[in-house]
Amino acid sequence: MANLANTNINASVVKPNYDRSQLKTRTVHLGFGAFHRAHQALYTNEMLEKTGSDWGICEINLFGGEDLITQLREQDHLYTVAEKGADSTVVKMIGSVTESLHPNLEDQQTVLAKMAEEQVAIVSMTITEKGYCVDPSTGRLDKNNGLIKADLENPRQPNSAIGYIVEALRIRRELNLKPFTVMSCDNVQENGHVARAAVLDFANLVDQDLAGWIEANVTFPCTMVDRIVPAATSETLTEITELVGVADPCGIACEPFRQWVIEDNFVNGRPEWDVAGAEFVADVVPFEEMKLRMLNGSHSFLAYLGYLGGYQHISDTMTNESYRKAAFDMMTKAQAPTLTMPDGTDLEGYAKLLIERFSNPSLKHQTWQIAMDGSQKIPQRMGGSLRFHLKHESNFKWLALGIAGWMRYVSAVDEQGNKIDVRDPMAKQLKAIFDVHGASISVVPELLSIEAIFAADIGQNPLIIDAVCSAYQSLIKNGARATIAAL
Ligand code: NAI
Ligand code: CS2
Repeated sequence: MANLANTNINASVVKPNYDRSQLKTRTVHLGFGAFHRAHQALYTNEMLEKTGSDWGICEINLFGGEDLITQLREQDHLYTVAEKGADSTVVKMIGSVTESLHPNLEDQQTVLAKMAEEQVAIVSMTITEKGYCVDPSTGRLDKNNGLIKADLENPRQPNSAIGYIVEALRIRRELNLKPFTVMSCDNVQENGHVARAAVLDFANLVDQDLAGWIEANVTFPCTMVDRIVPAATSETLTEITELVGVADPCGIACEPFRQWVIEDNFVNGRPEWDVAGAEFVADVVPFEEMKLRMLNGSHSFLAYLGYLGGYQHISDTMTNESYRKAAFDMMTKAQAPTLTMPDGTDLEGYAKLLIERFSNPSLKHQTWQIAMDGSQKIPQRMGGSLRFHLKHESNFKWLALGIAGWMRYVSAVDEQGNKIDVRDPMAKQLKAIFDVHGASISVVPELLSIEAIFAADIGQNPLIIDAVCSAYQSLIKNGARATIAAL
């Protein structure tokens, strides 16, 4: 069948200009999802164009995505990215992927053997917040997580990403090989520190000697990653087929904007991603916090209140002036004051740029998609800011409404009485609470007492309970659109 690798494609597609046969698998990436395709693999592609180095990537999906891996192989690991601005689109063919694996297509041992190959220097990850198997409010390994429990019983045959990393490092140590750097590219606050804590907590439970070796030899740089990459839909793929001239089932569309700030802390070498626009810095944490609170915090706010208000996409919410103003205020009044940034950082300018990015009508970013996994997202997007406002006795009404919006959303019934398909690792626990309380106001303190989501200093604070209760009541009585308009 005609595909990207064996057919002439449209001349407008920007193709890799380097010799792909010279690439070696020096990075193993866990999580060949939408984001990685349009971010890290694309940065690597552009770095290869400029440097002629040999840093290729092996793509691995530990959960799901078998079809994607099979299709990628059929087209010689080439795929396309469509960067969609409000008025024009640029399509790039990505050549940085050298190979791919899946434990369900191969087996666990093949995946581990790849991670333990001598030339592999980095294991990177986009495995979603829940992939770290940590308690979201503490960032420490959740020993009661089903995957972790099974891996602790059988650490040589892991299933979780954390279990794979620890076992691969054990093999490398046994083979006297250098370790690899573990680089998280997920939207997790202090993602490197969380990855490190999860790996060390796990290793300490299986082999303390190994844990000591990891602690002394492995680095876990923090990264701030940014590019809006909605899940591909059949419309996206049809549009990509038209732009490319042949179907690309691995193609993905995203916004033109991209940003990557990386802590320069690699134990076994790294690509020169800076030639492709990434920034290497000594401390990423302030940038991560800025992005998580201002971009992701207002994204979650718009996702819950937008979905409840009947908006399918983020760009649709931006056509409503009161949503637009509420999102800007959330960024500048609720989140920006909580940040400590290097001199010269223009947070108001950043907020304006975010509103412009959210308004891009070419990106069909579903509110439902962003609303997913709220139990993992809310703590890092809103929890720290709430703590700041309590301490400074400042106004946090936007955060209270965001949390009330999440509560109304996870009730699983929308304002018209239709069912909401709630996807969340804690969905069962949330449903059990609504089964007892229904939509009544008593559900608010009950949800705020889930310590995995709301640490006690937040969830038990009377000011927070009051503010979330009154926002929740307004959502029940007046609906999301009127509540936002009255904010
Ligand atoms: P996706 O749904 O397309 O891909 C999810 C990936 O995570 C898949 O490769 C899947 O195999 C893997 N995965 C899921 N659960 C896992 C688990 N328990 N253990 C190991 N792997 C697991 O999602 P997408 O868009 O690629 O996003 C992934 C993550 O990337 C996000 O959660 C976020 O942290 C980060 N990110 C996403 C952005 C976006 O706009 N899509 C932008 C910035 C960061
Ligand atoms: C979004 C992010 O799905 C979500 O939770 O908030 O994926 C967001 O699109 C990215 O972080 C943008 O960089």
